Amino acid sequence: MSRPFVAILMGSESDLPVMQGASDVLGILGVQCEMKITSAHRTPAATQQYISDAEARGCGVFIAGAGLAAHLAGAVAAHTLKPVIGVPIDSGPMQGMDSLLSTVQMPAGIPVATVAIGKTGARNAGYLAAQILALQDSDLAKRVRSEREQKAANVQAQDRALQDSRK
Ligand code: RP5
Repeated sequence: MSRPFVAILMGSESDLPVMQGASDVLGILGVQCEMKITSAHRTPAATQQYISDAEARGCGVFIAGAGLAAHLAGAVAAHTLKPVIGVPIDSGPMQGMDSLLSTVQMPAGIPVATVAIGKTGARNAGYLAAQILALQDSDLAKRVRSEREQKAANVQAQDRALQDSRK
């Protein structure tokens, strides 16, 4: 059987520069993903259809990013039992606080794992999706661990450079 993939949904093409971060991280970690522009408000029927289709094709985790009255992640969660990660996007005058509250304040029983607003959140959505899939994939777990170790080594190298510059 092929490995599960991650579906990355966004409400508008204007969300793509932020949501690209999730795809980039999954690429680094060797996790297959696909991206889809579909809106909870503008194309609700197509969104529902895409979720069923993605599940049938082996989607293991959904990531959904939207701005303003951001209901996309919640709408996805309403239609699937797969884990859903929500990315609030800072596309309006409230700098994403509107999207954060719209995404995170889900009623009990329909959870959305909500990450930070904007680009950092999108990247963390990628990491979190990979960690979820790594529960059933020991090779992926090794890649996630190795990427963290690399990040730790980078911080230590930065500190060594700082200490050297102050001698
Ligand atoms: C939301 O409205 C989208 O997710 C986007 O963040 C925001 C603005 O969309 P556009 O007007 O740029 O298409 O639904």
